[in-house]
Amino acid sequence: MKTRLVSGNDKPERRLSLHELYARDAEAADRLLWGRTPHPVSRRGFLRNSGLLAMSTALGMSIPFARFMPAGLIPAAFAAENAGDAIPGKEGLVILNDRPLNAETPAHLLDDNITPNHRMFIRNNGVPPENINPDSWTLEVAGESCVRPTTFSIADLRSRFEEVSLQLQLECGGNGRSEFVPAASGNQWTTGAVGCPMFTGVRLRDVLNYCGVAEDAQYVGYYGADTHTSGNPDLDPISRGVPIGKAMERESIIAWSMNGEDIPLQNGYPLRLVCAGWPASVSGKWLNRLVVRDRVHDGEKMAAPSYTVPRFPVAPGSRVPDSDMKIIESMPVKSLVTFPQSGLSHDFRQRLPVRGHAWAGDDQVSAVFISIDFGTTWFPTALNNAPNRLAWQSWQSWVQFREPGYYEIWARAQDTQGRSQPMVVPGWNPRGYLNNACHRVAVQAV
Ligand SMILES: Nc1nc2c(c(=O)[nH]1)N[C@H]1C(S)=C(S)[C@@H](COP(=O)(O)O)O[C@H]1N2
Ligand SMILES: [Mo]
Repeated sequence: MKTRLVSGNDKPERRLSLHELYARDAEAADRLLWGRTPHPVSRRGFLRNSGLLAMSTALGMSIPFARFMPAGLIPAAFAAENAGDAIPGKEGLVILNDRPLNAETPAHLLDDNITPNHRMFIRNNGVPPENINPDSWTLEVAGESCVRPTTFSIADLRSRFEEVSLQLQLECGGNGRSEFVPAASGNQWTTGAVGCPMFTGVRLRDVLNYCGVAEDAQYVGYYGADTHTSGNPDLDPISRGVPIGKAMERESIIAWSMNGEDIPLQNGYPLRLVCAGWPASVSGKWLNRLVVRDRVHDGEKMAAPSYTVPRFPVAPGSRVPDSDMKIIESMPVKSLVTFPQSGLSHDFRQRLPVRGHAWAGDDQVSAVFISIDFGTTWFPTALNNAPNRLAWQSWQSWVQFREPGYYEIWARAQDTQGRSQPMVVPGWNPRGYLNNACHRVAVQAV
């Protein structure tokens, strides 16, 4: 959120983000910004004439469904439209950090059913390797629960095991972090740390079975060729993994190609692990070593607070002891509106197509709904099946506005177990993981 406001009570140098301002006291923020006061009976916020005028002026248009706007709602039109330097081969991505490199994809650039290489987000914990020669690259499979430790070249993998191509959805566990209040440290991802390219490689389980998995195997951990940002060669930037059950799934693969091309350098060239539906941190890039463990893997960023959430709900801002944190496994149900782009100006007499994708970790999405009246009325969309398990599902619909003005399109997905995306930011947690709140885009009907 780049929009920054100075609150009346603060010293001039202390600037609050919109999210912080609203989190402190939503009603005060509404009054400060729009002169809006909550309705004494319905407790829904409503805009008095002066407040409606203020918000409408800020937006540059009227708000036909203003009566349904929840108190404390920050209009989607004010969400930051970050622009910045371009990463070669990744034009249009928004850089959140340049050391290590982290960049997200604006929602409207994720409109393709299969995410193209140049639109796949980048999340690096360390410094990628340089001068890679794929012909001499090796993958070592070892660990205390590996029966026959073996080292493979990429050519070995290609010749010994069946090749599979699958469309697989990767989402960073911290996607959506920017909406948590108080702010959680880490990359302030908005919605763009997700993508669903087509990967080609071999099944992890075929490779593991070839090397022999001992009875006591519990976890498979990865190591990559990237280096720690400190330059210390003894430190790993990240070394995570998955329980043996997840590793043995048909869709867990060791990939050398993304969309029929080499994997882009920043996404793990020349070899990466892909275990979709879990935080993408389990999908090791620049993969050169796998370890079959007789315990939960203890590599870098396996332990709390990394990639863990409290076992029970905690108050925002709480300190949670590591022993009360559990490792994140399957990611929650979520969706994106990839058309229209937020901020579109549209002739209100024409129907407006609306579309996007939805995913649900290890589970499937059963329905996606959209609303144009701030979540008062929801319409089902046409939802497609996934091309294969652990790929996202595309959905499409259309909306018809009755009059000109400011609208928001909200999308809400539900999984086959009846779990829905929340309309508000879900359970605060110390590191800001798993925000699957509904995506909202602003439309100006003219
Ligand atoms: N070796 C290595 N693997 C890694 C990482 C890393 O920094 N180094 N980042 C992880 C994290 S946190 C995420 S979200 C995904 C990001 O994959 P991408 O950059 O291809 O989108 O890779 C994971 N695998
Ligand atoms: Mo991540």
